[in-house]
Amino acid sequence: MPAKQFPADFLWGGATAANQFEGGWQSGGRGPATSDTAVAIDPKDRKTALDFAAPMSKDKVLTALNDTEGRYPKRWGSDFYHRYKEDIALYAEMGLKTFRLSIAWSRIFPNGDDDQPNEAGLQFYDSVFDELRQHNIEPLVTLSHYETPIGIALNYGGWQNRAVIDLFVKYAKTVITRYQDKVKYWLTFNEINVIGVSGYVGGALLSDNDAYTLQDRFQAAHHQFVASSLVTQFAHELNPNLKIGMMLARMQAYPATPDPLDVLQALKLDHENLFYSDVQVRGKYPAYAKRFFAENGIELQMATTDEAILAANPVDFMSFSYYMSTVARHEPGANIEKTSGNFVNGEANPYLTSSDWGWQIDPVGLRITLNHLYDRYQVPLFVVENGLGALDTVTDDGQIHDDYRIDYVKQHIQQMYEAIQDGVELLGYTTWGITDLVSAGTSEFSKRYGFVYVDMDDQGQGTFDRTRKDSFYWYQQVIATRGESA
Ligand code: P53
Repeated sequence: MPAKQFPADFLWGGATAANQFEGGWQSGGRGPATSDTAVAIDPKDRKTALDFAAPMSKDKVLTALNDTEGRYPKRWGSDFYHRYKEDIALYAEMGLKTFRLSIAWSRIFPNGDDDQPNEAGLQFYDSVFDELRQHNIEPLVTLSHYETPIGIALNYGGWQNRAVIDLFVKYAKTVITRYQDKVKYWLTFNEINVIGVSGYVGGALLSDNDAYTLQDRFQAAHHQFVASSLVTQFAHELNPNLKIGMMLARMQAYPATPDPLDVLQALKLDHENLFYSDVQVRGKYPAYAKRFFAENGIELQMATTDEAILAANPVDFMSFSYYMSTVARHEPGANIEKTSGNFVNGEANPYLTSSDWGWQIDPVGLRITLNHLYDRYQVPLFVVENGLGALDTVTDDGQIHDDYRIDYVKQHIQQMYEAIQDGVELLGYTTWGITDLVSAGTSEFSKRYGFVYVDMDDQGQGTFDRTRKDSFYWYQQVIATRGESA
């Protein structure tokens, strides 16, 4: 038997995002971001994984922004802003080939529409990328990860407003030009499907009546599609070495039974999810979307050149997050068990177990989804988020024995290996929250994903000191053996 090794150039890595990890919200000229207004949600008040994406009015945004009493953990994150050297040294020690991070737009354009970029902000990322390069770690950079300068929400109303395309493109051009020799892989919008359909925090959609219409959501998504294509076009013209990807929160849907109506329901859920990658990878709106728009009274406002821009500038690769799968049933039955944490608050799959947060663990689903996506698109794929959010305990001697996390990641790595044998072109794998960080969904700190522990709690108390967990040494071994030891 040949060794079960991953390709030599496979990009093993870890992922983070500025809004949950970077902190330093008032340092170096950074402007306020939408994520700074995300208040911590108590476990007892938790409803779905998407509470944080509830719409907000201008008043609520301003009240939250000026609130110095409440807990807004995304303002400090894990303080990567002050600890990036130490963090990157730990990544080098683990043997990471790549590190995913995002740029905080409001660190570059503090109000979103400033004439000139903030040089101190640009220098911060220069230092981070230089530090990574020195350790031979390839940066993977998300341009927009669940945050937007607050000025774009307050003064423009968010992404429903077509004017935001130009503001984003200006920001993207600034950073891509500046870092083109330091960063090769770029993602335009994190989980564009979540941003497009629900996100104040994500996409800075502002709503006066605390609600969005489908029209608003899809109009905002359309503007993000166009912005993403314009950025892709710019990057390719600037430097042919640059690779631009789209990023989807992938939800693999299984029919609850072989009833054709359940199978059809699964297909519909798949369309809802893959609508975004269909547009960004294939460069055009799929036919099923046109039917959906017509039946729901959605009329997208498009400029005459939009469709040509999308068609001429599809992405180079597709990246996605993968945490769980979902069950599709055409008629919700009375006695169906629900899983609270599920993205769509859906039905529990009796063949799977769940995390402490109710996310259903499905490693084989990752192989299925990799095959499914590759069959559909035939472009390189990149798993840029996967991992287990869990409560960790520090033992008396200061260690963290997170065998549950090792087990989760191990099983997913084994299924990626199988998918590669199936013929899937897979660029790499970055585990979510490689260093503990603030939860996107609930702003808790105790929902930990890391291989590196951060001394911080849900009350905002802690030193931010870093400690290697058991998973740190395990992942180090996995990378050193090119996956064979997983
Ligand atoms: P948290 C829901 C379902 C799947 C992925 O999420 C999601 C979400 C949003 O909560 O988001 C991604 O921190 C996102 C990351 C986020 C991560 O999943 O709620 O891209 O920013 O932290 C995990 O446990």
